[in-house]
Amino acid sequence: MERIYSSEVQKAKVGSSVELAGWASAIKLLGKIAFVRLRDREGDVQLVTSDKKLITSLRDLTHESVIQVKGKVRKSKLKVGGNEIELQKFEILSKADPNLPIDMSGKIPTDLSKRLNWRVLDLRDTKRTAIFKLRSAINYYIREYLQQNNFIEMQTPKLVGSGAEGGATLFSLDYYGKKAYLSQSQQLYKQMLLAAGLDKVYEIGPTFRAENSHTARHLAEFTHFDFEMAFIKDENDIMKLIEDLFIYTTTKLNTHNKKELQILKLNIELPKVPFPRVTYADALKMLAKEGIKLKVGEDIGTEDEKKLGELVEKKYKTKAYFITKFPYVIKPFYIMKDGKTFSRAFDFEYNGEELASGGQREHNYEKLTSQIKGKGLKLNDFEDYLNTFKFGIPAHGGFGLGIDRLVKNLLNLDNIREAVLFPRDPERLSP
Ligand code: AMO
Repeated sequence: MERIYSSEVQKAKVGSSVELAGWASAIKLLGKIAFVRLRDREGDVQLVTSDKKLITSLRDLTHESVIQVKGKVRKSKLKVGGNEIELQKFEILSKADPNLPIDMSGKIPTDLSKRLNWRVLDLRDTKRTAIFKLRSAINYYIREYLQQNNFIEMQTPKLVGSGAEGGATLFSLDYYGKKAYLSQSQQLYKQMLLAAGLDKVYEIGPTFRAENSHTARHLAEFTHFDFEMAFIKDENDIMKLIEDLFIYTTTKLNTHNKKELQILKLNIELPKVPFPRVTYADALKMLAKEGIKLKVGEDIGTEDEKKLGELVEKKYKTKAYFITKFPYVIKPFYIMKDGKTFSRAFDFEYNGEELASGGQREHNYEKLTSQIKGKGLKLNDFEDYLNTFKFGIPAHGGFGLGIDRLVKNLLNLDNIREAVLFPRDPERLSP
């Protein structure tokens, strides 16, 4: 007999025999009758027996033990209705220590740090499972969209000889006696692949940043969805693609992942297209009206960014928008300048949080060389990258989007750590 999931019991024929396996989430022995709740990945189901022998064997069962059962589907006599299983056979496959380190019933709340210490137990909660099913679906829809639109998925090195996003957040390591770093982004490689003629590329892979940030939106290791496209007119082509991709992904989620969204009590609103484009200069003006005075060239900090999100939502009735035309001084060397002060860089914002940044790149060899020097970086560190700009490279642009931040904001989670199976931050290297 094939094992079925608990959710399938509700669709199974009353009277049919089925086999299930999972974790014993609740056990109630009432003398002549016993109830066990079996939980698996898809939900849970009630097991019932009044068989003396089976009730005796259930005395050995501890909460969270792994069990395998066979039984008959029958209509539940409880008010909630639905189907339950009348036990015929019951086996403990793996007995759990009765001293569980966290409360698994959900009655006593456990703080996030302790939950992450016991992440494997924590993930058994259906609400957590729902987050990671949705995260898996989000990755799938992004790939589906890009494959359908003729993008090539790349896998670029994670052990690198120089940083792409500034020295402050580099993790260094010993590489056969030489200094190496963990990759901060796929930036240099994705651009090089356009010089190689691959035309439209993307990667969804790990990225490392030695950020000493203790915030709800920063991690030391995150999943970076990096994207780059050649033969663009300007950065607007990239923003248009983000809009399409965002609408595609959220529409697919709302259509195919209703069950998980319901578990999390979520309804993802589709933002209207086009998403507003708010120039950096206008963003500063909007903030100034609220008494937040920033000078051109200053970064919009986390709190101000949140405030800006509220102001934009009030004005344009949307959570999704772009900040465009950033000053070059706060953007990396590879961004194309727009006049003396500004650049062709943008951020994609959702819920008052930056989900992606991107823009058009400087593809002229001489200008790029001067921009690297201008940022105080050593040309030697970028030799291979720079060389690719000597032998023909089209105008191009792209973006980098944090998958973890996307999941956090789409699913309305308080902390980015909730969106990651085993998060890494300055305090956490295990489990
Ligand atoms: P940037 O450094 O802005 O740009 O990163 C792009 C996106 O990655 C996510 N992100 C993070 N997520 C969690 N923890 C962190 N420490 C962290 N740092 C960044 C954010 C951010 O918007 N090469 C450019 C992109 C490009 O121009 O194509 C880059 O890496 O969601």
